Amino acid sequence: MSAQFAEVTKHSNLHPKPPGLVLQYGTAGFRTNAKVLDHIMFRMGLLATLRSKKTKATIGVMVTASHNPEEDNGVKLVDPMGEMVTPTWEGYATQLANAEDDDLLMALKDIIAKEEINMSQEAHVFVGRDTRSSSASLSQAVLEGVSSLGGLNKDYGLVTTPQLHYMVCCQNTRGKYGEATVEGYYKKLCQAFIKLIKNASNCTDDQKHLSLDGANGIGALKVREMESHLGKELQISLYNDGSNGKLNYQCGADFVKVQQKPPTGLEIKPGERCCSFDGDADRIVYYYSDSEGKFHLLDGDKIATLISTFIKELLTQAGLNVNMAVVQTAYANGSSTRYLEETMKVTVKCTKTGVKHLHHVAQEFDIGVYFEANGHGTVLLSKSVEDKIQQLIDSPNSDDEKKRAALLLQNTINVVNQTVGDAISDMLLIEAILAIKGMTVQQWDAIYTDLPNRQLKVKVADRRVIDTTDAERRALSPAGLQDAIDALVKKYSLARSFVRPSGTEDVVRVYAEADTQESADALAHEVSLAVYRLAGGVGDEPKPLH
Ligand code: NG1
Ligand code: ZN
Repeated sequence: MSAQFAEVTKHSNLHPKPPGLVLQYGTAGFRTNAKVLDHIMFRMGLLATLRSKKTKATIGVMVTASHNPEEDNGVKLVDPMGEMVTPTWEGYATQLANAEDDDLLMALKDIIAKEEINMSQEAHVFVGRDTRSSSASLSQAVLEGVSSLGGLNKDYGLVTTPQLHYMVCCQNTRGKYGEATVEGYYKKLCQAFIKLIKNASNCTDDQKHLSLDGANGIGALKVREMESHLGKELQISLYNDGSNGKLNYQCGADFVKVQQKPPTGLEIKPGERCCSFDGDADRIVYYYSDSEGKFHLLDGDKIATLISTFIKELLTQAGLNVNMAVVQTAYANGSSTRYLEETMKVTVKCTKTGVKHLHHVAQEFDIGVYFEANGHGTVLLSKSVEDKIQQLIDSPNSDDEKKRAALLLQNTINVVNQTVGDAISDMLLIEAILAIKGMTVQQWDAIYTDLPNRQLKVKVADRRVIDTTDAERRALSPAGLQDAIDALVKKYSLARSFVRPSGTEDVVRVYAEADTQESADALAHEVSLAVYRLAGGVGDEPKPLH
């Protein structure tokens, strides 16, 4: 034991912590400028090893800062079934990250004691990274952390975030979920996609074509790798493939969603279906421009609607009565919630921002379709639903319609990465649904009309002064802020607005929607001013958008 700790100290000296630096394990792990993350990476290697010993399972560590700029980086831990690490361990991550060098062993021993970890237990850690220039050396620091505590590593190198989650789940289910290799991932998803697409009659080459903005990130590389598994069933024109553009710079899902405009570097032809991944390929949004050149965005809410409608229709055809819900956050467009509840008659749940919250609520249902408006989401299906579907397929009594629906449901399950939102998997599912339903992107867009909306950021001295409740839809502090928001919202029709501290950036986020874009923009600006004045704004006062 003491020899093990001597190793940790020896290696830790090579990854010193800048004295006084304090970082939090936020919505998606640690995320900040790559220059100050080396010690964090080493320590997350240590923590993943402890987590593996504790759970007696393989743990994942992903080095990425997703949609953040190239200069940033980040790290998050993946629990045994491919889900985000539990909140108690997020707390340990923060403790370990912030211990000064001399206190590191004490912090480590404290976790070992609290969790009663058997240090002679074997540990296995899977490590992956995105394409950032800092990721190679930072993931090396993770690997060193793991081996200095005697853990065994598998370095997957360049993978998308969802691919790493998938590998961890495959490993811990001993192959039941699939083979824990990137090749196995492509095979499982693409075979299911090809089986689905066979149900699309008369699909023209035009309909098989998709323009994809890879955000100059890992998603682009991985789509290239996957293409040969797709045959001619999906023809992807890849833009922003990382060959010369900068990661996430004026491109990618976050840029397109927040700016509500097409990425640079992608040639957008009227009526043509386009999509964008984010920097680690766990988000996707779709869009097109109409004949008048107007840009139309199909975000996570539209995706959730398309997928849940498709699944609901199949369940009806299969005669299966299961309990299904769509899980959203406060950022979901009000029109989507109304359409899902009133027209589709599905249960809609609202949770706090951050996929781990959505994932947990979705797990409470037989089928949970969860999506953040920004395009991060997936579908979770319970074992009992999978069994019922299998029974229908096997039963000699099922009629042809039931069997067809059951087979479609089964292939839908296989194309989905249930461990976490996955841009590649979501893209394949969406493409299959559109083809099977013979639906154009315009028809999909017309299912409901989004309320115009606007997202803004406000810089404040300390964003923790904002405390929220009701799935972040209302502010409890600072005093007077919620009253101010309520009064502003009243001035506009069909309006809604809320503010919350970001978990990944040092800003307060403001969201507003209303009947017109002008009103949404004006409301977002007025609410930003209220935040600036009541929550300790710094720098210049927010300026109107127009
Ligand atoms: P923060 O920075 O906490 O708003 C953002 C996204 C989340 C989630 C995380 C993790 C918005 C408004 N927020 O979180 O939904 O995706 O990043 O990547 O899109
Ligand atoms: Zn991401």
